[in-house]
Amino acid sequence: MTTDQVLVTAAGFLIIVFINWFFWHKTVKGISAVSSGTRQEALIVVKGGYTPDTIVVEHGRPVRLNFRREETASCSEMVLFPDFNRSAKLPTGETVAVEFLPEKPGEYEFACQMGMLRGKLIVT
Ligand SMILES: [Cu+2]
Repeated sequence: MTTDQVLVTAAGFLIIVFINWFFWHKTVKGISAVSSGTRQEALIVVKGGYTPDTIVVEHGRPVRLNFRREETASCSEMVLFPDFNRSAKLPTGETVAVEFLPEKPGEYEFACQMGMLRGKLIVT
């Protein structure tokens, strides 16, 4: 290989590494819940999915997730948190709060009643 070929190969490799890193971080990070007093809060828009679909909270502090459903598709009319024994009906256009206390760090899923829409709660 000539020096040029080596450089081009190395540059291509670095770009791939960067792209993987970028998207990996983007998907893993999610958004952090905002503290309000002792509580951690986040707003999640429900429309063809959960936006954001990954929420990062700290363990040992109460969490309030405010779901706002902006569609009428029956698929998303409920949200379930099986690990926390919580579920809520989400009437279109209303903001519904789901509250619980995450005691242990880990990753917990939430989903619609059919499991088609999915989101993740990361407890640190
Ligand atoms: Cu569904």
